[in-house]
Amino acid sequence: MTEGQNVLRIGIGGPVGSGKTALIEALVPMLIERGRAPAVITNDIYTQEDAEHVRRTLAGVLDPAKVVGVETGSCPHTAVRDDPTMNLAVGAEMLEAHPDVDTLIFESGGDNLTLTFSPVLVDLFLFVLDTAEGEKMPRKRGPGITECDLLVINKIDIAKYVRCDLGVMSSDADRVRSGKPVVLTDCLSGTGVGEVLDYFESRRADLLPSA
Ligand SMILES: Nc1nc2c(ncn2[C@@H]2O[C@H](COP(=O)(O)OP(=O)(O)O)[C@@H](O)[C@H]2O)c(=O)[nH]1
Ligand SMILES: [Mg+2]
Repeated sequence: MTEGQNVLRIGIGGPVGSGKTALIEALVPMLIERGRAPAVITNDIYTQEDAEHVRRTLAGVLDPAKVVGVETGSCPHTAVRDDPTMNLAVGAEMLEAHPDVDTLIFESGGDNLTLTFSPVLVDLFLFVLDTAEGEKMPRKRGPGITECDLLVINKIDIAKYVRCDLGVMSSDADRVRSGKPVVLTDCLSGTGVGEVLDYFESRRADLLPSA
């Protein structure tokens, strides 16, 4: 699995429970509607829980064979950053079995603020925070937040219940990211997910000009 195959490879990282799987489940139908052919590779430390969730939620929308769960058995950083061998192999198998796939999404096992993805594995990566983790999160920085290509602040629908000031959270995010993009989402209703998709398509045009 290398560049030049006209496949956009996207990593999605962020703390456990922030909504990475929900974002994927919202994105995939929109990608398909736009004529894209996505496939999903999830990472869990001990189980295939997320892969099963994605297959169930997207039944009838995405071929279940286009969702694979990697059981990393180790620190989630290792599997997507330090030694992405397992994920590279699963990605290559996916593309061999489904040559139509043009968008490969890797969900990390969920981790702390230092998670980043190996550029060998993905072309760009997103980091997902959510309002229930607290308005303070962007101020804590960490390479996941500051270095990701697109920062997603999810669960905006419940911000008011968890006393999170979205204005503060998003302006802190803008500040620590020196203006790199930030998108606010509610992945259960789909609010903001179209902006994530637009971001992918603009990057696809830069990274894979013939795709
Ligand atoms: N209210 C609300 N709940 C969400 C949203 N996104 C995800 N959730 C819920 O948050 C929980 C964790 O989401 P999940 O996608 O599994 O998180 P992950 O561990 O980052 O993959 C689930 O119960 C989701 O239904 C959102 O935008 N709003
Ligand atoms: Mg998940």
